[in-house]
Amino acid sequence: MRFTAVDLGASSGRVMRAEISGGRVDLVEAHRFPNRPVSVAGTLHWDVLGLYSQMLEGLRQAGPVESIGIDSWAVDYGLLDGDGRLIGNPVHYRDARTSGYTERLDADRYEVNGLQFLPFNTLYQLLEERLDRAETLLMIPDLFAYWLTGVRGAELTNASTTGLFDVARRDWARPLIDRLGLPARIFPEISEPGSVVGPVTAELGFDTVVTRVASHDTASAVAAVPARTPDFAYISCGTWSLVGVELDSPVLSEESRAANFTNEAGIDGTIRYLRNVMGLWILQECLRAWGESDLEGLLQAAAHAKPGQMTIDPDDPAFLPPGDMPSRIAAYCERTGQPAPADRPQAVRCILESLALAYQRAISDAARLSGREIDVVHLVGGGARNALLCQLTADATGLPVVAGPVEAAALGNVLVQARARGLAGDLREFVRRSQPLRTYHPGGGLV
Ligand code: ADP
Ligand code: LRH
Repeated sequence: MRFTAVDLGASSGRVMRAEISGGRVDLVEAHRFPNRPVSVAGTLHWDVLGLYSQMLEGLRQAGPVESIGIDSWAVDYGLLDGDGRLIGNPVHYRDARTSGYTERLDADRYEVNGLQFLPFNTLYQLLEERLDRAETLLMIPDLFAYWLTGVRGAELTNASTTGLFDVARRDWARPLIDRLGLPARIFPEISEPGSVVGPVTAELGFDTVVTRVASHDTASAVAAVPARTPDFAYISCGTWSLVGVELDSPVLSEESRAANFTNEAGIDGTIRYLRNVMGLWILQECLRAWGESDLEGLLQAAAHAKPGQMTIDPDDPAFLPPGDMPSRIAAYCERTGQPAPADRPQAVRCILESLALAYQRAISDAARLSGREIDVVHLVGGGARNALLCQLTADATGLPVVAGPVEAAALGNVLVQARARGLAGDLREFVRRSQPLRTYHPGGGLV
């Protein structure tokens, strides 16, 4: 069976072709393209049309497949008018329009949506919109699925990141939507991952269908975590680091709200109980500011830099918007009475050590608040290529860290499509059989 996964990450988009046979899933990258936000008249936008045309190019290169699935980042959306036309260009969640939302969610809201406070959650973005002409809200992957098929709808896992979703009932939180004064008409019916959206419109020239996968990239990535038992924590480690555990039901306690833990819907009735850690974004932005493209060389130098010199809180709001990250790190260090990093390797080491500490905090909080015992950490996504980060994480958590797969979201995407076409068995077993994994032990050191 052959499938295509479109996986749009905040750092790059990729179209992956997968072959599933003999109990294995083999992925080939058909096309990869940068995902660069565009600032227009003071507002930061996604280049959705550019992404769409790159996606079509990738689908052509991937060749004939049984089905296509699309996943991407959460929380952002496009608004359509009554004729199905996009009203304006979708805004990027890192735009400053929601930076004024600094309050924690009301307790009664958390009881319903189970969502951690993030200033860019869809609900805050919508409060900044004029919605009079809007007839339909489509989350980004649902928007692309609509452009491919002409069919509008909402997919469960991404809907659960809006803050307007009832996590216990797994449907839109209609009373909350009404209470916030948002128009109920714009929220389309929610479908489960695995349902067919429809055939790709004939004029596009692809003789295939689009299947709704776990369209939130983190949901797809967690579906492909190669865990053997339930006692695992995961770090979905790309631009963001999503750190937590997988549960059967949400944790909606006041303590959980205060610890800023989120309950996002996953496949098969699961809950991703996690905290957003700012992630490799800080490193990406440093590279951009430095004009540096040799990440691997820099990581090697950072591995030899003196440990434990300075620590930042990666979740400090100063690190959220795009910009001059090296200066912001220096300013943070000054503010907290620490020396600023003296050079690039030291700055990189500081970022990675700080991330590892934030992972340790999130994992121990997730275990405590959910009552889960954790005996292994699975680190998936592009960060699995970063041996120093993996080793620092094993050291900080005192747990073995199993790194890989790198393309977890694409794997989760295609496995859900394959299951919708009759593939039987434990999806995670397919990943374990097919993907190279590396284990880092606490105190193990880097070879
Ligand atoms: P996203 O899906 O958010 O775009 P990815 O999962 O693709 O993110 O991960 C991107 C991150 O992976 C980069 O920010 C970078 O830090 C890391 N990465 C990519 N390639 C390498 C590499 N060769 N060595 C170390 N880290 C890497
Ligand atoms: C990761 C991710 C994450 C969201 C953020 C907006 O790509 O989807 O799960 O919180 O982007």
